[in-house]
Order: sequence, then C-alpha cells, then structure tokens
Amino acid sequence: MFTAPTDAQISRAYENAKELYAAYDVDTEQAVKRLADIPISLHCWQGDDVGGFENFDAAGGGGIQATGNYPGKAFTPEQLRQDAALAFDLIPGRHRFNLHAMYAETSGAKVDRDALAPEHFQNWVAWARERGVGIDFNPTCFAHPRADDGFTLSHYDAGVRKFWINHCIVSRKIAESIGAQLGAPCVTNLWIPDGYKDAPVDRNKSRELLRESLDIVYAERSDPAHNLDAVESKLFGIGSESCVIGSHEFYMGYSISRNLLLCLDAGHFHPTEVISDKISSVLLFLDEILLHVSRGVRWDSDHVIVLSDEIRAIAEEIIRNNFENRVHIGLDFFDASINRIAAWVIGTRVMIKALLIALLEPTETLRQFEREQNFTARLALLEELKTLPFGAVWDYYCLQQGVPPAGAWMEEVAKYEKEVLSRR
Ligand code: RNT
Ligand code: ZN
Repeated sequence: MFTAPTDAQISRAYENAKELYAAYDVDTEQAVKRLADIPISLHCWQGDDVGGFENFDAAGGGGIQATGNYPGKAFTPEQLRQDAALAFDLIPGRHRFNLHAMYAETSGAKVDRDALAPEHFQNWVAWARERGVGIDFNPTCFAHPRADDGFTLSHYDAGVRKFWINHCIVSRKIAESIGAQLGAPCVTNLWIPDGYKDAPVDRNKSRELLRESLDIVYAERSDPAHNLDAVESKLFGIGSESCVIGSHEFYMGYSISRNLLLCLDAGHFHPTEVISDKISSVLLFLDEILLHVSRGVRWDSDHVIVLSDEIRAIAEEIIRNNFENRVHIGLDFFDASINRIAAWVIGTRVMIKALLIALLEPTETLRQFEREQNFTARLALLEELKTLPFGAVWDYYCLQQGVPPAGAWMEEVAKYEKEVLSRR
C-alpha cells in the first residue's frame, strides 16, 4: 500500500528534478540546505487530545475540544514521549516540542498551577536534550476549576485574576529555566479563553483588566536567550462567540507596545481571512512572531493541516522574505479521530513540504515580472511551477535526513499501532 521508491529510484528522480529546476535558475541543493535549518514546533497536545496529566475536576475545556475517540492516545508522560519520539523519527530535520503547563510531572503530588516549578518539567528537559530537540512552552489557562466560568486574567474577581497571573509568572520562570538548560530560547505562548457567549455591555472594562493583568505577568523581562514571550489572539470560541477579550486588535496593540511576540493562529480569524497575508504587515512593527499553523473547516476546528493553498502561502511569505529567523513556526491542530502519531507526522511533513516548495521557487524572476506589471507572465509561471517535480526533491531530502521517504513512514506507524497503541 505505502510503497517507497528505492534509493536508486530516488537518486535518479532527484538528478532529473535538479536539472529541471536548474532551468529555472533554482538550486535544489541550496533549497534543501536551507530547509534543514528551519525548525517546526510540534505541539504535544496532539498526542493526548489536549488532556494533560493533572487530575483537576474542571467542567469545561475552555472551548478547546478534540473530537473523536481513536484508540491509543497517550495516558502518561512516558507514553507521550514514546509516541512523540516515533513522530520525530519520521519527520526530516531537527525540530522542537511544544509543552503546556498541564503536562507537568509532579510525582503524584497535587501541585496547583500557581505552584508549578522547573522541577516538574525536568523529565521533559532530559528527554529533549537526549533527542536534540528544543522545547517551547504555554501556561494552561483552561481545563481547571478556576477557569470553569470561562474567565481568567480578565476575571472581575481579583483573587481569580491573581491566581492566573501567578500561573503565568511561574510558567515564564519554567520556560526560562528550560531555555537556559537547553541553550536555546523557549517560546512561551499565552492564550486565554476569556470571552462572552452573549453580547457584553462592558467590553472595555474586561480588556482593561486583561491589560492590567498582563502588565503584571510581563513586568519582569526575560533574557531573550532563554525565553521569548508571545500572546495569541482569537476572534471567537465555543462559549465566547460574541466577544473575545484578547482579540486581534487587543494583542496587536499589546505586543507592539510591550515588545512581545504576536501569535497568529490560522483558525483565529474570520473564515475568509488568512494569516499568510498578515505576516508581512505585523513584521513591519514587531521583531518576531509565532504562528499556530492549523486548518479550520468551516470554523476554528483545528483539523490536521494538508498541503493547501494557505499553508503554501504561509511558507511562501516566510521564504520569499527571508523571515525564517523572525517567524517561529508552531503547529496547533488536534484530531482524535485518527492515529495521533500519524496526525503529527502528516501535519509536520506538510509544513516542511510547503517550505520546500517555496524554496524551489524562482522568486526573483517572479518579482521582476511583478515590478514590470507583467501579471500575465507572473500567473503563467506560478502555474507552470506547480507541476515541477518537487516530490523528487522531497524524497531526496527525506533520504538525506535518514527518515522514510514517500509514504513509507506509514508502515512504521501501523506497526507501532499494532504493537503498542492497541494494547493501551
Ligand atoms: C486555542 C488556541 C491555543 C490552544 C493551545 C492548546 O484556541 O489556539 O493555542 O489550541 O494552546
Ligand atoms: Zn493556537
């Protein structure tokens, strides 16, 4: 079913592709070299349906819900690490792992979120170091009794606000420690669910409260060598359909005025809006941003990404503008109706493929057409490029990176499902 080409077939196809691209002045060797330096941050929460390892009695999930009950999800940190390790083995390049605070390991002790500390993430650090992957982090301001009414940092109750402020502060300390230990900055992203189901009377006050809380959270600056702080906006959520306190305008203003990273999630805008078009705008005013690459189907549904026009457009924006050092690429999808390791592998390989396709573009020629207002030639060339054999370069890259080319990785996932996941 999932046959892979032989090494000889891959080399032959690659040599042919190399020549075809060279005719367009595209250097395939250069492309794969640059590709190998772009890390993708794999989100841990695809592995267990955004569950985490705590035992709080929270009624709601902050509007975050994975649907489906495909067997074999990770129930323990060990299982999650084992599953993620397989995913990393099937993805070319060196990447990162994105943790949420709720994935803390407290050795059975009940440690509330405002009391979490670096020690609760040491197993993750050891694992990451051993595998040579970086770690990113997120405070978890949902799926907790103190977030059951859907408000956290913008709550009218000062005690609730204080609890979440403290959680965000300890989260940043954990991230700083992780970044220092791994010798690379941890990107710490803050998303909160706060918002109104029905039209509120006082949007302003809630936003003032959020701004006030955030100013306490970020009062102490992190060393950028260890931690980079990002804030994530949203248009609507389940239970916050009428007003999200941390809207795009709110965080755009907040991140620019406080010099933080802005996180653009592909599912967090109006369905006809795309984040690919926002990157060049926000980077005129911010040094760095974070992306949550996701796929909304009719709404912010967080489907596994596929090689769509928008995913390609995101990659094009990054590559055409040499933004790879200013745009941190994180994934944010969670599908519980398919094999979760396959979900990671499919989505991450898609993102890398999209970057590769962008790297195989004769951008200068296209730019020249555009400057001459030769939009006919621009369109014609863009369409011609679509049928060039990027797949041959992709297989070559997989081979070079020591991971299964084409669909061969699926055999390994199927084997693991049979031997490990089905026994959970
Ligand atoms: C929710 C945000 C947020 C979460 C993760 C789990 O709408 O997209 O990024 O998906 O933090
Ligand atoms: Zn997100």
